[in-house]
Amino acid sequence: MSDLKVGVIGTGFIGPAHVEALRRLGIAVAAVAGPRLDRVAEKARVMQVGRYYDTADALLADPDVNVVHITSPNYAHHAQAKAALLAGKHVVCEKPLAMNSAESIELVQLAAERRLVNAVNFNIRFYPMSHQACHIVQSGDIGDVYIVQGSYLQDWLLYPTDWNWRLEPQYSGEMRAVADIGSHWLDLTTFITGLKVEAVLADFKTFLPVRQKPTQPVETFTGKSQTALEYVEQAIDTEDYATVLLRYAGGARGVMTVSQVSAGRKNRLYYEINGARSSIGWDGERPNELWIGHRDCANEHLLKDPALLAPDARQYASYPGGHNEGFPDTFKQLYSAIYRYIDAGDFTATPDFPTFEDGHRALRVGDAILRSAREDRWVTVARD
Ligand code: SOE
Repeated sequence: MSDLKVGVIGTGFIGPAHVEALRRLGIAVAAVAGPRLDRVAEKARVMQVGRYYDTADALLADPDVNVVHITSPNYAHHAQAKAALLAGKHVVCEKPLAMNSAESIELVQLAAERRLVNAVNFNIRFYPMSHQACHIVQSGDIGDVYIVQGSYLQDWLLYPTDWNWRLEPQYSGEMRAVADIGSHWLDLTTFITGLKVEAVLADFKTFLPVRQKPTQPVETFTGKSQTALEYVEQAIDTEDYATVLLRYAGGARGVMTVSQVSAGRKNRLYYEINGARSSIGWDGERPNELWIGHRDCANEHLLKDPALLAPDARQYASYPGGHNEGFPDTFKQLYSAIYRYIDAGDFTATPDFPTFEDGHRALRVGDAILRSAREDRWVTVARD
C-alpha cells in the first residue's frame, strides 16, 4: 500500500495495536513517541521501530513522518491533533477526539482549512458484520427503525484496587464510561442507522466513590494480572455506570447502558435494532455473527462469510467463512480505508471512514449526556 510514513504518539495498550495493523498493510512506522525516554526506547525496541522521541513535538518535527496516529490519554488529543495539523500531517486520532465539543469543533475546522485527512479510531465499525448491519438497515430491509437499544459492559474496573488513568478526570475528562466505551456504541449505532441523536436523558452512578490508587503506573487492562505493592486512597467522581435514554431525529427511540463494573463482561458491546419489519442484533464478543429477527418466519443467524456479505462488508473481510476475524483486524480494515483514501489524493471525496466530524458529533452527544446527568433532565443535543 501507501509509501507514506507514520509516527505513532503513545505506546500504552492501544499504540502497539496501531503499529501492528499498519505493518500488516505494509505501511511503514517511522517513529513512536512516549512520555519517558527509557520507556519509549524499550517499547520501540520491542516493536522494532527505528526512531523514538520522548515528546509529541519532537515526533511532529520529524520530516519523514507524513501521518500521525494519536494514541495518548484523552486530555492530550486536542493539543496533539492541532499541532499535527499545523505541522501539515494527516491525523488518525483515538477516541474520544477531544475532552469536549468546544475542542473538537476547532479540530474539524482546522483540518478542513488545511485540507488534511482526519480520522477518528472508531474501529468497531470495521468488523465486517458492522458494515453488513449498515447495509441491511440502509437498504430498508428491516423497515423504519423504531428502537436502538443495547449496552457496552466491561469488568476491568470492578474492584476498588483496579486502577487506570481513565479514572482521573484530568487525563480522561469529566466522564469515564460514556466517553471511553459509550462513544463507541453511539458511533456504531449512528453509523448503522444513519440516525442523529436529538435529545438525551442520562442517569449516572459511581458505585466506588473511593478507590485504591497504586503508587506505580498500571497499563490499561493489566490490573487484573498485576498486584501493586502500595496504594493511596483516591476519591472518584466519574461514572462507573450510565443509562441514557435517546430520542432520534425522525422519531426513533433508544437506550444505552454502559458499565465498567459488570463482572463477567470483559468487553461486550451489544446492540439490537428493531425496525418496522425485522430486527438485527450483534454481540461484540461474538463479532462474526449477526442475528436477524423476523416475526413471520424463522429468525436468521448469519455467520461471517465473504460470499454471503454485501460488497461494502465483503471488502473488510479478509478470510473465508469459518475463519474468525477479530479486534486487531478492525484496526487493519480501518487503516486500509484511510490509507486508500490518502493514496487516491482526492480529499474532496466523501470519506468511507470515521472523520473528525464523527468524533465531534459523538462529543456533542456526550456533552448533552453529561449535562443531563448533572441536571437530571432531558437535554437537547446542540447542533453546529
Ligand atoms: C478501555 O475501556 C478500552 O480499551 C477502550 O478505551 C477501547 O476503546 C475499547 O476498545 C476497549 O476498552
